[in-house]
Amino acid sequence: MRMLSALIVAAAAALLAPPAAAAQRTVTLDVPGMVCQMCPITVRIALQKVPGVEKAEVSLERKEAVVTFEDTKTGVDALLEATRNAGYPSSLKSGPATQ
Ligand SMILES: [Cu+2]
Repeated sequence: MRMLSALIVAAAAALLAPPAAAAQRTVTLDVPGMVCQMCPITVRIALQKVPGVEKAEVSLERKEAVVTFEDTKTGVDALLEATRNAGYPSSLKSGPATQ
């Protein structure tokens, strides 16, 4: 009987696990071209315009952007393109991390 209840617990845990699809991902982008206080604002607005981006935090000091997005709606390439189109070419620093 102990074996059976262990199986039930395992099955319940599997049912409670979130689906693999529609994962939120957070990546950090290197944005070396930012030089003044306006730069991170421009980069942040450009990133937030990308459909699927949930959060964009841009640091002038660290010259990086931390972006959280829905990975079924957008991807790293779209983020890199958005900053490049805004005048700030960027590259992937870390990630993709799932959270
Ligand atoms: Cu600037």
